[in-house]
Amino acid sequence: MFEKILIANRGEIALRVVRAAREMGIGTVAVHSTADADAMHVRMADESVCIGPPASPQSYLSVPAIISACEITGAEAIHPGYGFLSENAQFVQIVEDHDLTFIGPSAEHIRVMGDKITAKDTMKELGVPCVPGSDGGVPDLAAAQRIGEEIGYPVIVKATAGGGGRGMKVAQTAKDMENAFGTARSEAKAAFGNDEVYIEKYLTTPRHIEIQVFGDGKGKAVHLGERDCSLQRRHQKVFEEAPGPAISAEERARIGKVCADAVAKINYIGAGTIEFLYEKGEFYFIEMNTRLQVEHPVTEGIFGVDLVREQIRVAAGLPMSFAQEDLQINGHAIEVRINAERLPDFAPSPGRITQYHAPGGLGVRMDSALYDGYSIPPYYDSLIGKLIVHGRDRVEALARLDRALGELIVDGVDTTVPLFHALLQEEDVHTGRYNIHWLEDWLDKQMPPG
Ligand code: MV4
Repeated sequence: MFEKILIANRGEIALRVVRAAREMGIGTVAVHSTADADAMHVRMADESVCIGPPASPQSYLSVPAIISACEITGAEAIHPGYGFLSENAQFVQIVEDHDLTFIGPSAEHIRVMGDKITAKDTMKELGVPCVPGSDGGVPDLAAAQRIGEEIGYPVIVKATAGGGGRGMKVAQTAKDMENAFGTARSEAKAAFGNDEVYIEKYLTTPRHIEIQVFGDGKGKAVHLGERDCSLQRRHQKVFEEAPGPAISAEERARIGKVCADAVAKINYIGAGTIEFLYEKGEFYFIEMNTRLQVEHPVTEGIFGVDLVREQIRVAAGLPMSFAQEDLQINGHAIEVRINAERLPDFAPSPGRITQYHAPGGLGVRMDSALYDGYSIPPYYDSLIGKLIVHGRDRVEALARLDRALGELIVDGVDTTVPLFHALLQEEDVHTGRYNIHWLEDWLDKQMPPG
């Protein structure tokens, strides 16, 4: 096992990794920008290294700074958290070239899944059900129109280099294709420097269901069920839960096995998430994320496992500490993302926290790097905490969420907490009857745009 690891991240996820490492008896090195000298992840780690100025490209994304921090401190491995360098294949290659261990998948798996066409080809080949669509990239408008006729409108044009909702255009009818194809291409070129696009049947009212997988890199893999992350705004998740209220035990076992077998076959190592759209009882693969996700705690809650601990174990060459048959779902978990944002427009609200009190009690977990007097810097993501509740069932989890939100105090900045109080008044939230459009439709009704 490693004696010391470096955490190439900040905020709550850096703290999350420090906590797992400490329980394993592993030393921790935090890195931070000058804007984060007083951050909690720096205080909680055993050692810290300042890696640059506030702007991420010169600090949290600076590969030379992070590699140097390992060399200075003698850290043997790097946990990337999520975001920043977590899905950067080139970074992984450089880490390995310096005889350091990347706590995550191989550069090759990151590369394959980062390109949405090779990801889909790979998954299709492995028997994972995909959205019907073009066979790879679509070279020109004539080909796009041919595919549109073939699969039937509506269709969606997506950037091969995209993901997470960037560079997508829907064509409702054949008439829309010229514009959708052209716009998707030029936006892809501008955003990713790659104008390749592909086409899929557009699913109108799906849920976002993602399967958590975990591999040992030696041909063994398990699944840890699904998370329903349909409640999103502008491709930012705000409320996530496990198990999914629309998914039966039989469906979970079936799609879970397909996913676990797929990643076992490619010798995938560590945590991964296979994203699906789910409509009318069918799963359609869209993307795979080769990292630990923000919402991993809901899965930890219902399975009672520590996914970061497992990531570190397999990166060190140890076996996973559980097999598929050890994994049983217990109850229901919900996470809400507390962002420093002002409603109704979700504008960033950085500033000084004058008072902070985290909720507690049975079934309540608050993952946050906040403290009294902390100043939220304006340079980074607005996520300041994740409140995760666990109950014996969904009804209990929702009641506990309401109770815990009532205990939470975050003064000095605006937060998304009022949104969750409002959502808990909604019948559709209590019945679990929602899809990927529900939240934006609801927000429009609360405060009509314009
Ligand atoms: C789709 C889709 C409908 N049909 N693909 C958005 C983010 C990216 N990961 C995939 N996305 C979508 N792909 C087909 N064939 C609708 C979306 C989509 C969406 C997906 C998940 C969660 C929220 C969403 C909001 C709008 C659109």
